[in-house]
Amino acid sequence: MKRRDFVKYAGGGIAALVVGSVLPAWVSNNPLLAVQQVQELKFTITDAIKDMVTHNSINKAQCYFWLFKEENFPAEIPGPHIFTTEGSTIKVSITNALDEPHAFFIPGMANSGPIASGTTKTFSFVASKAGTYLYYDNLNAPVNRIMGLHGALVVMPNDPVAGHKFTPYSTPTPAVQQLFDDFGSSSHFPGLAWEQGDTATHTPAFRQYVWVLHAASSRLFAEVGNYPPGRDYPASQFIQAYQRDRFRSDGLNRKPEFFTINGQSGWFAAHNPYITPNHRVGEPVVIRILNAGLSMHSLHIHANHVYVTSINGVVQENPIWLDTFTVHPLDVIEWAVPFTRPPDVPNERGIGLADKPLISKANPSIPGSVPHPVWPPTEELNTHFPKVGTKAGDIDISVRLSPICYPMHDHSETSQSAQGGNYGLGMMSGMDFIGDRNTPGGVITFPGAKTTHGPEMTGPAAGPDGYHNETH
Ligand SMILES: [Cu+2]
Repeated sequence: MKRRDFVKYAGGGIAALVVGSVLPAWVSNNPLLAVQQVQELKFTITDAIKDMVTHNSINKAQCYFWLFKEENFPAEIPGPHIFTTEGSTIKVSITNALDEPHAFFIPGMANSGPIASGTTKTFSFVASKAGTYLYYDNLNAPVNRIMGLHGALVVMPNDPVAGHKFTPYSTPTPAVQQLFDDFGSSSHFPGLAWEQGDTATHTPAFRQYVWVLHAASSRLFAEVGNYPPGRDYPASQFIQAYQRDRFRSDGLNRKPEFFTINGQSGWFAAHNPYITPNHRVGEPVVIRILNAGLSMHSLHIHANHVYVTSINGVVQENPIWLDTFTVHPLDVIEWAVPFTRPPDVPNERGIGLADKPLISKANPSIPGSVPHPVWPPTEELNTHFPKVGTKAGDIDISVRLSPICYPMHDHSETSQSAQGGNYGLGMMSGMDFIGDRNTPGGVITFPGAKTTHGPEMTGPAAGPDGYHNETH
Protein backbone atom coordinates (compact mmCIF):
# COMPACT_ATOMS: atom_id res chain seq x y z
CA MET A 1 0.00 0.00 0.00
CA LYS A 2 1.83 3.06 -1.22
CA ARG A 3 -0.69 5.76 -0.27
CA ARG A 4 0.61 8.08 -2.94
CA ASP A 5 -2.27 10.40 -2.57
CA PHE A 6 -4.92 11.20 -0.07
CA VAL A 7 -8.32 11.99 -1.47
CA LYS A 8 -10.41 14.38 0.53
CA TYR A 9 -13.99 14.91 -0.44
CA ALA A 10 -13.83 18.35 -1.93
CA GLY A 11 -17.39 19.55 -2.06
CA GLY A 12 -19.05 17.94 -4.98
CA GLY A 13 -17.50 18.84 -8.31
CA ILE A 14 -17.57 15.80 -10.56
CA ALA A 15 -14.46 15.76 -12.71
CA ALA A 16 -15.39 15.77 -16.39
CA LEU A 17 -13.38 16.09 -19.58
CA VAL A 18 -14.43 16.72 -23.12
CA VAL A 19 -12.08 15.32 -25.76
CA GLY A 20 -11.85 17.04 -29.13
CA SER A 21 -10.78 20.28 -30.73
CA VAL A 22 -14.20 21.90 -31.10
CA LEU A 23 -16.62 22.49 -28.25
CA PRO A 24 -19.87 21.04 -29.55
CA ALA A 25 -23.30 22.55 -28.95
CA TRP A 26 -24.21 19.95 -26.36
CA VAL A 27 -21.42 20.98 -24.06
CA SER A 28 -21.04 24.74 -24.41
CA ASN A 29 -22.93 26.66 -21.77
CA ASN A 30 -23.86 23.49 -19.93
CA PRO A 31 -22.58 23.93 -16.37
CA LEU A 32 -23.99 20.51 -15.52
CA LEU A 33 -21.11 18.98 -17.42
CA ALA A 34 -18.47 21.38 -16.02
CA VAL A 35 -15.97 19.98 -18.44
CA GLN A 36 -12.35 20.74 -19.09
CA GLN A 37 -11.39 20.44 -22.75
CA VAL A 38 -8.38 18.28 -23.68
CA GLN A 39 -6.89 16.79 -26.85
CA GLU A 40 -5.46 13.74 -25.13
CA LEU A 41 -6.23 11.75 -21.99
CA LYS A 42 -3.25 11.41 -19.68
CA PHE A 43 -3.79 8.90 -16.92
CA THR A 44 -1.67 7.54 -14.15
CA ILE A 45 -2.85 4.29 -12.63
CA THR A 46 -2.15 4.80 -8.96
CA ASP A 47 -3.59 4.35 -5.49
CA ALA A 48 -5.07 6.54 -2.80
CA ILE A 49 -6.86 6.54 0.49
CA LYS A 50 -10.16 8.32 0.25
CA ASP A 51 -12.10 10.07 2.98
CA MET A 52 -15.55 8.65 2.44
CA VAL A 53 -18.27 11.21 2.82
CA THR A 54 -19.17 11.20 6.48
CA HIS A 55 -17.87 14.72 7.26
CA ASN A 56 -17.47 13.32 10.74
CA SER A 57 -14.20 13.67 12.62
CA ILE A 58 -15.10 10.84 15.02
CA ASN A 59 -15.81 8.29 12.32
CA LYS A 60 -12.88 8.43 9.92
CA ALA A 61 -14.51 6.16 7.30
CA GLN A 62 -11.57 5.82 4.94
CA CYS A 63 -11.07 3.40 2.10
CA TYR A 64 -8.04 2.39 0.02
CA PHE A 65 -8.53 2.41 -3.77
CA TRP A 66 -6.76 2.04 -7.10
CA LEU A 67 -7.71 4.69 -9.60
CA PHE A 68 -7.28 6.34 -12.99
CA LYS A 69 -5.78 9.72 -12.07
CA GLU A 70 -6.13 12.18 -14.94
CA GLU A 71 -3.49 14.89 -14.97
CA ASN A 72 -6.01 17.75 -14.91
CA PHE A 73 -7.79 16.63 -11.78
CA PRO A 74 -7.03 15.57 -8.24
CA ALA A 75 -7.21 11.83 -7.54
CA GLU A 76 -10.81 10.62 -7.35
CA ILE A 77 -12.81 7.43 -7.64
CA PRO A 78 -14.32 6.88 -10.17
CA GLY A 79 -12.05 8.34 -12.86
CA PRO A 80 -13.35 11.47 -14.60
CA HIS A 81 -16.45 11.41 -16.77
CA ILE A 82 -15.21 11.71 -20.34
CA PHE A 83 -17.41 13.27 -23.01
CA THR A 84 -16.78 13.17 -26.72
CA THR A 85 -18.54 13.19 -30.07
CA GLU A 86 -19.12 10.16 -32.26
CA GLY A 87 -16.27 9.47 -34.67
CA SER A 88 -13.62 11.27 -32.60
CA THR A 89 -10.21 9.68 -32.30
CA ILE A 90 -9.12 9.68 -28.68
CA LYS A 91 -5.46 9.53 -27.81
CA VAL A 92 -4.69 8.01 -24.42
CA SER A 93 -1.43 7.88 -22.53
CA ILE A 94 -1.33 5.72 -19.41
CA THR A 95 1.44 5.29 -16.88
CA ASN A 96 1.17 2.35 -14.53
CA ALA A 97 2.52 3.45 -11.16
CA LEU A 98 1.31 0.35 -9.33
CA ASP A 99 3.18 -2.92 -8.82
CA GLU A 100 1.30 -5.30 -11.11
CA PRO A 101 0.15 -5.06 -14.76
CA HIS A 102 -2.90 -2.90 -15.43
CA ALA A 103 -4.97 -1.93 -18.49
CA PHE A 104 -7.53 0.46 -19.98
CA PHE A 105 -10.43 -1.32 -21.63
CA ILE A 106 -13.78 -0.42 -23.20
CA PRO A 107 -15.65 -3.45 -24.59
CA GLY A 108 -15.63 -3.34 -28.40
CA MET A 109 -13.88 0.04 -28.52
CA ALA A 110 -10.53 0.28 -26.71
CA ASN A 111 -7.98 -2.14 -25.30
CA SER A 112 -4.54 -1.08 -24.10
CA GLY A 113 -3.49 -4.64 -23.30
CA PRO A 114 -1.34 -5.17 -20.19
CA ILE A 115 0.75 -2.15 -19.17
CA ALA A 116 3.71 -3.35 -17.09
CA SER A 117 4.48 -1.76 -13.74
CA GLY A 118 6.48 1.44 -14.13
CA THR A 119 5.84 1.81 -17.88
CA THR A 120 3.76 4.14 -20.04
CA LYS A 121 1.65 3.10 -23.00
CA THR A 122 0.19 5.48 -25.60
CA PHE A 123 -2.56 4.43 -27.97
CA SER A 124 -5.66 5.75 -29.76
CA PHE A 125 -9.18 4.56 -30.20
CA VAL A 126 -12.21 5.78 -32.10
CA ALA A 127 -15.42 6.65 -30.25
CA SER A 128 -17.30 4.73 -32.90
CA LYS A 129 -20.88 4.83 -31.67
CA ALA A 130 -22.93 7.31 -29.64
CA GLY A 131 -23.83 5.95 -26.22
CA THR A 132 -22.50 5.40 -22.71
CA TYR A 133 -19.47 3.24 -21.94
CA LEU A 134 -17.64 2.03 -18.87
CA TYR A 135 -13.88 2.29 -19.16
CA TYR A 136 -12.06 0.00 -16.77
CA ASP A 137 -9.10 -2.23 -16.09
CA ASN A 138 -10.14 -5.69 -17.30
CA LEU A 139 -7.09 -7.54 -15.93
CA ASN A 140 -7.35 -9.94 -12.98
CA ALA A 141 -11.12 -9.50 -13.41
CA PRO A 142 -12.99 -8.32 -11.52
CA VAL A 143 -10.40 -7.28 -8.91
CA ASN A 144 -8.77 -4.33 -10.69
CA ARG A 145 -12.11 -2.83 -11.76
CA ILE A 146 -13.67 -3.22 -8.31
CA MET A 147 -10.57 -1.74 -6.64
CA GLY A 148 -11.55 1.55 -8.32
CA LEU A 149 -10.07 1.42 -11.82
CA HIS A 150 -13.16 2.53 -13.72
CA GLY A 151 -15.02 5.56 -15.08
CA ALA A 152 -17.60 6.66 -17.65
CA LEU A 153 -17.23 7.64 -21.30
CA VAL A 154 -20.15 9.42 -22.95
CA VAL A 155 -20.25 9.59 -26.74
CA MET A 156 -22.74 12.06 -28.15
CA PRO A 157 -24.08 11.98 -31.72
CA ASN A 158 -22.85 14.71 -34.06
CA ASP A 159 -26.29 15.62 -35.34
CA PRO A 160 -29.90 14.71 -34.84
CA VAL A 161 -31.55 12.48 -37.44
CA ALA A 162 -32.59 14.79 -40.31
CA GLY A 163 -35.95 16.40 -39.64
CA HIS A 164 -35.97 15.32 -35.99
CA LYS A 165 -34.82 16.47 -32.60
CA PHE A 166 -31.63 15.29 -30.90
CA THR A 167 -31.65 12.02 -28.99
CA PRO A 168 -28.55 10.60 -27.24
CA TYR A 169 -28.16 8.26 -30.25
CA SER A 170 -27.23 8.51 -33.92
CA THR A 171 -29.59 5.72 -34.95
CA PRO A 172 -32.49 5.81 -32.49
CA THR A 173 -35.41 3.44 -32.85
CA PRO A 174 -38.66 5.04 -34.07
CA ALA A 175 -40.14 4.92 -30.55
CA VAL A 176 -37.12 6.56 -28.90
CA GLN A 177 -37.03 9.19 -31.65
CA GLN A 178 -40.73 9.85 -31.12
CA LEU A 179 -40.22 10.27 -27.37
CA PHE A 180 -37.54 12.93 -27.85
CA ASP A 181 -39.55 14.57 -30.64
CA ASP A 182 -42.49 14.78 -28.25
CA PHE A 183 -40.56 16.44 -25.42
CA GLY A 184 -41.50 20.10 -25.57
CA SER A 185 -43.98 19.84 -28.41
CA SER A 186 -46.78 17.44 -27.48
CA SER A 187 -49.70 18.01 -25.16
CA HIS A 188 -48.35 15.19 -22.99
CA PHE A 189 -44.89 16.77 -22.55
CA PRO A 190 -45.20 20.55 -22.85
CA GLY A 191 -42.12 22.57 -21.95
CA LEU A 192 -38.65 22.21 -23.40
CA ALA A 193 -37.16 19.63 -25.73
CA TRP A 194 -34.17 17.75 -24.34
CA GLU A 195 -31.81 19.68 -26.61
CA GLN A 196 -33.42 22.98 -25.68
CA GLY A 197 -32.26 25.28 -22.87
CA ASP A 198 -33.57 28.60 -21.65
CA THR A 199 -31.10 31.26 -20.59
CA ALA A 200 -33.87 33.31 -18.96
CA THR A 201 -34.44 30.51 -16.44
CA HIS A 202 -30.79 29.32 -16.32
CA THR A 203 -31.88 26.01 -17.81
CA PRO A 204 -29.10 24.25 -19.71
CA ALA A 205 -29.75 22.41 -22.96
CA PHE A 206 -28.93 18.69 -23.27
CA ARG A 207 -29.53 18.13 -19.55
CA GLN A 208 -27.70 14.93 -18.70
CA TYR A 209 -26.33 13.10 -15.69
CA VAL A 210 -23.94 10.19 -15.30
CA TRP A 211 -24.33 7.79 -12.37
CA VAL A 212 -21.42 5.39 -11.88
CA LEU A 213 -22.54 2.82 -9.30
CA HIS A 214 -20.04 1.10 -7.05
CA ALA A 215 -19.65 -0.60 -3.68
CA ALA A 216 -16.38 -0.57 -1.72
CA SER A 217 -15.03 -2.69 1.11
CA SER A 218 -12.33 -0.93 3.14
CA ARG A 219 -11.02 -4.12 4.76
CA LEU A 220 -10.87 -6.18 1.58
CA PHE A 221 -9.36 -3.31 -0.45
CA ALA A 222 -6.66 -2.80 2.21
CA GLU A 223 -5.89 -6.50 2.01
CA VAL A 224 -5.41 -6.20 -1.77
CA GLY A 225 -3.21 -3.12 -1.27
CA ASN A 226 -1.05 -5.01 1.22
CA TYR A 227 -0.66 -8.09 -0.98
CA PRO A 228 3.00 -8.89 -1.92
CA PRO A 229 4.14 -6.42 -4.62
CA GLY A 230 3.83 -7.63 -8.20
CA ARG A 231 1.47 -10.49 -7.38
CA ASP A 232 -2.19 -10.45 -8.30
CA TYR A 233 -4.62 -10.94 -5.44
CA PRO A 234 -6.54 -14.12 -6.45
CA ALA A 235 -9.83 -13.14 -8.08
CA SER A 236 -11.79 -16.09 -6.67
CA GLN A 237 -10.63 -15.24 -3.14
CA PHE A 238 -11.65 -11.62 -3.73
CA ILE A 239 -15.15 -12.55 -4.90
CA GLN A 240 -15.58 -14.97 -2.02
CA ALA A 241 -14.71 -12.29 0.55
CA TYR A 242 -16.70 -9.53 -1.19
CA GLN A 243 -19.89 -11.52 -1.67
CA ARG A 244 -19.89 -14.29 0.91
CA ASP A 245 -17.77 -13.29 3.90
CA ARG A 246 -19.48 -14.59 7.03
CA PHE A 247 -21.37 -12.38 9.41
CA ARG A 248 -19.30 -11.21 12.37
CA SER A 249 -20.74 -9.73 15.53
CA ASP A 250 -18.12 -6.95 15.47
CA GLY A 251 -19.25 -5.99 11.96
CA LEU A 252 -15.73 -6.33 10.60
CA ASN A 253 -16.27 -8.73 7.71
CA ARG A 254 -15.01 -7.89 4.24
CA LYS A 255 -18.27 -7.22 2.47
CA PRO A 256 -18.74 -3.72 1.05
CA GLU A 257 -19.77 -0.99 3.45
CA PHE A 258 -19.71 2.01 1.09
CA PHE A 259 -22.37 2.17 -1.63
CA THR A 260 -21.74 5.04 -3.97
CA ILE A 261 -22.89 6.99 -7.01
CA ASN A 262 -19.92 8.79 -8.56
CA GLY A 263 -18.01 8.00 -5.37
CA GLN A 264 -20.53 9.62 -3.05
CA SER A 265 -23.18 8.31 -0.70
CA GLY A 266 -26.35 9.30 1.10
CA TRP A 267 -26.96 12.98 1.74
CA PHE A 268 -23.81 13.98 -0.14
CA ALA A 269 -24.95 12.30 -3.35
CA ALA A 270 -28.58 13.34 -2.97
CA HIS A 271 -27.60 17.02 -2.57
CA ASN A 272 -24.99 17.07 -5.30
CA PRO A 273 -26.34 19.03 -8.28
CA TYR A 274 -24.15 16.97 -10.64
CA ILE A 275 -25.90 13.80 -9.46
CA THR A 276 -29.46 14.76 -8.52
CA PRO A 277 -31.32 16.61 -11.27
CA ASN A 278 -32.81 19.94 -10.15
CA HIS A 279 -35.30 21.02 -12.78
CA ARG A 280 -38.79 22.27 -13.45
CA VAL A 281 -41.76 20.34 -14.74
CA GLY A 282 -41.27 20.43 -18.51
CA GLU A 283 -37.45 20.17 -18.47
CA PRO A 284 -36.69 16.53 -19.44
CA VAL A 285 -33.28 15.02 -18.65
CA VAL A 286 -31.20 11.98 -19.59
CA ILE A 287 -29.53 9.86 -16.91
CA ARG A 288 -26.77 7.42 -17.87
CA ILE A 289 -26.30 4.61 -15.37
CA LEU A 290 -23.20 2.38 -15.28
CA ASN A 291 -22.72 -0.41 -12.77
CA ALA A 292 -18.97 -0.61 -12.18
CA GLY A 293 -19.39 -2.84 -9.13
CA LEU A 294 -20.03 -6.47 -8.36
CA SER A 295 -23.51 -6.18 -6.87
CA MET A 296 -26.91 -5.90 -8.46
CA HIS A 297 -28.72 -2.62 -7.86
CA SER A 298 -32.41 -1.94 -8.41
CA LEU A 299 -32.67 1.78 -8.77
CA HIS A 300 -36.06 3.14 -7.78
CA ILE A 301 -36.95 6.74 -8.49
CA HIS A 302 -39.90 8.59 -6.99
CA ALA A 303 -41.96 11.37 -8.61
CA ASN A 304 -41.61 10.28 -12.24
CA HIS A 305 -41.59 7.03 -14.08
CA VAL A 306 -38.65 6.93 -16.46
CA TYR A 307 -38.26 5.57 -19.97
CA VAL A 308 -35.46 3.02 -20.35
CA THR A 309 -34.19 4.10 -23.77
CA SER A 310 -31.11 1.88 -24.06
CA ILE A 311 -29.78 -1.28 -22.39
CA ASN A 312 -26.13 -2.23 -22.91
CA GLY A 313 -25.85 -0.28 -26.14
CA VAL A 314 -29.13 -1.50 -27.59
CA VAL A 315 -31.54 1.36 -28.22
CA GLN A 316 -34.93 -0.01 -27.24
CA GLU A 317 -37.68 -0.75 -29.77
CA ASN A 318 -40.23 -0.29 -27.02
CA PRO A 319 -38.80 1.80 -24.19
CA ILE A 320 -40.47 0.56 -21.02
CA TRP A 321 -41.88 3.12 -18.61
CA LEU A 322 -41.27 2.27 -14.97
CA ASP A 323 -40.01 3.43 -11.60
CA THR A 324 -37.59 0.62 -10.72
CA PHE A 325 -35.02 -1.03 -12.93
CA THR A 326 -32.34 -3.57 -12.09
CA VAL A 327 -28.77 -2.91 -13.14
CA HIS A 328 -26.44 -5.90 -13.03
CA PRO A 329 -22.66 -5.67 -12.75
CA LEU A 330 -21.22 -4.05 -15.91
CA ASP A 331 -24.69 -3.10 -17.18
CA VAL A 332 -25.01 0.31 -18.83
CA ILE A 333 -28.49 1.74 -19.24
CA GLU A 334 -29.99 5.10 -20.10
CA TRP A 335 -33.07 6.75 -18.72
CA ALA A 336 -35.12 9.57 -20.20
CA VAL A 337 -36.73 11.33 -17.25
CA PRO A 338 -39.62 13.42 -18.59
CA PHE A 339 -39.96 15.76 -15.56
CA THR A 340 -43.72 15.67 -15.70
CA ARG A 341 -45.85 16.80 -12.77
CA PRO A 342 -45.34 14.40 -9.81
CA PRO A 343 -48.02 11.69 -9.52
CA ASP A 344 -49.22 12.77 -6.07
CA VAL A 345 -50.83 15.79 -7.74
CA PRO A 346 -54.49 15.03 -8.46
CA ASN A 347 -55.32 16.33 -11.92
CA GLU A 348 -58.67 16.29 -13.68
CA ARG A 349 -57.63 13.69 -16.24
CA GLY A 350 -54.91 11.74 -14.50
CA ILE A 351 -51.37 11.33 -13.27
CA GLY A 352 -48.54 13.53 -14.44
CA LEU A 353 -50.51 15.46 -17.03
CA ALA A 354 -50.11 19.16 -17.59
CA ASP A 355 -53.75 19.42 -16.82
CA LYS A 356 -56.19 21.23 -14.57
CA PRO A 357 -55.40 20.35 -10.95
CA LEU A 358 -58.29 19.51 -8.65
CA ILE A 359 -59.41 22.07 -6.08
CA SER A 360 -58.46 21.49 -2.45
CA LYS A 361 -60.69 21.87 0.59
CA ALA A 362 -59.93 24.43 3.25
CA ASN A 363 -57.72 22.93 5.95
CA PRO A 364 -58.93 24.19 9.36
CA SER A 365 -55.55 23.49 10.97
CA ILE A 366 -53.80 25.92 8.62
CA PRO A 367 -54.71 29.58 9.29
CA GLY A 368 -56.02 31.29 6.18
CA SER A 369 -56.41 28.06 4.23
CA VAL A 370 -59.02 28.38 1.51
CA PRO A 371 -59.90 26.04 -1.35
CA HIS A 372 -57.39 26.45 -4.17
CA PRO A 373 -55.93 24.46 -7.08
CA VAL A 374 -53.61 21.79 -5.63
CA TRP A 375 -50.83 22.63 -8.08
CA PRO A 376 -48.59 24.53 -7.64
CA PRO A 377 -48.53 23.02 -4.13
CA THR A 378 -48.75 26.17 -2.00
CA GLU A 379 -49.16 24.46 1.35
CA GLU A 380 -46.32 22.01 0.81
CA LEU A 381 -43.98 24.78 -0.32
CA ASN A 382 -44.80 26.81 2.77
CA THR A 383 -44.47 23.94 5.23
CA HIS A 384 -41.38 23.59 7.40
CA PHE A 385 -40.11 20.45 9.12
CA PRO A 386 -39.68 20.79 12.04
CA LYS A 387 -41.64 23.98 12.74
CA VAL A 388 -39.84 27.28 12.23
CA GLY A 389 -38.07 28.20 15.46
CA THR A 390 -37.20 24.63 16.47
CA LYS A 391 -33.62 24.87 17.64
CA ALA A 392 -30.68 22.57 18.18
CA GLY A 393 -28.54 24.80 20.40
CA ASP A 394 -28.61 28.17 18.66
CA ILE A 395 -29.43 26.82 15.23
CA ASP A 396 -32.91 26.87 13.75
CA ILE A 397 -33.13 23.44 12.19
CA SER A 398 -36.43 23.89 10.37
CA VAL A 399 -36.26 22.99 6.70
CA ARG A 400 -38.69 24.35 4.15
CA LEU A 401 -40.25 21.73 1.88
CA SER A 402 -39.25 23.72 -1.15
CA PRO A 403 -38.00 22.95 -3.72
CA ILE A 404 -39.85 19.65 -3.74
CA CYS A 405 -37.43 16.77 -3.36
CA TYR A 406 -38.10 13.12 -4.16
CA PRO A 407 -35.66 10.26 -3.47
CA MET A 408 -34.01 7.78 -5.75
CA HIS A 409 -32.81 4.76 -3.81
CA ASP A 410 -31.72 1.19 -4.38
CA HIS A 411 -34.28 -1.52 -3.73
CA SER A 412 -31.40 -3.91 -3.07
CA GLU A 413 -31.78 -2.79 0.51
CA THR A 414 -28.33 -3.63 1.88
CA SER A 415 -26.93 -0.75 -0.12
CA GLN A 416 -29.05 1.75 1.80
CA SER A 417 -27.05 1.56 4.99
CA ALA A 418 -23.39 1.46 5.85
CA GLN A 419 -22.60 -1.74 7.78
CA GLY A 420 -25.76 -1.56 9.84
CA GLY A 421 -25.82 2.23 10.02
CA ASN A 422 -28.80 4.43 9.37
CA TYR A 423 -31.01 3.87 6.36
CA GLY A 424 -30.20 6.59 3.89
CA LEU A 425 -26.40 6.54 4.07
CA GLY A 426 -26.03 4.38 1.01
CA MET A 427 -26.58 4.44 -2.71
CA MET A 428 -29.10 7.17 -3.30
CA SER A 429 -29.84 10.38 -5.12
CA GLY A 430 -33.11 11.97 -6.10
CA MET A 431 -34.99 14.27 -8.40
CA ASP A 432 -35.87 17.76 -7.25
CA PHE A 433 -38.60 19.96 -8.69
CA ILE A 434 -37.58 23.60 -8.63
CA GLY A 435 -40.67 24.86 -10.44
CA ASP A 436 -42.95 24.39 -13.40
CA ARG A 437 -42.70 25.68 -16.96
CA ASN A 438 -46.31 24.94 -17.76
CA THR A 439 -48.27 27.06 -15.33
CA PRO A 440 -50.63 29.70 -16.70
CA GLY A 441 -48.90 33.08 -16.60
CA GLY A 442 -45.39 31.80 -17.14
CA VAL A 443 -42.56 29.79 -15.69
CA ILE A 444 -42.66 29.31 -11.93
CA THR A 445 -39.62 28.79 -9.73
CA PHE A 446 -40.32 27.48 -6.25
CA PRO A 447 -38.97 29.29 -3.17
CA GLY A 448 -35.45 28.36 -2.12
CA ALA A 449 -34.70 26.66 -5.44
CA LYS A 450 -31.30 26.91 -7.00
CA THR A 451 -31.80 28.60 -10.32
CA THR A 452 -28.28 28.00 -11.54
CA HIS A 453 -26.49 24.68 -11.77
CA GLY A 454 -23.18 23.53 -10.40
CA PRO A 455 -21.80 23.79 -6.85
CA GLU A 456 -19.73 26.93 -7.46
CA MET A 457 -22.70 28.68 -8.93
CA THR A 458 -25.60 27.80 -6.74
CA GLY A 459 -27.45 30.63 -5.11
CA PRO A 460 -30.88 31.41 -3.83
CA ALA A 461 -33.68 31.74 -6.33
CA ALA A 462 -34.13 35.22 -7.66
CA GLY A 463 -37.26 37.11 -6.72
CA PRO A 464 -39.45 37.39 -3.67
CA ASP A 465 -39.78 34.68 -1.06
CA GLY A 466 -42.81 33.13 -2.62
CA TYR A 467 -43.52 32.04 -6.14
CA HIS A 468 -41.20 33.61 -8.58
CA ASN A 469 -42.90 34.21 -11.88
CA GLU A 470 -40.40 34.53 -14.63
CA THR A 471 -42.72 35.90 -17.22
CA HIS A 472 -40.99 36.27 -20.50
CU1 LIG B 1 -38.84 4.29 -2.67
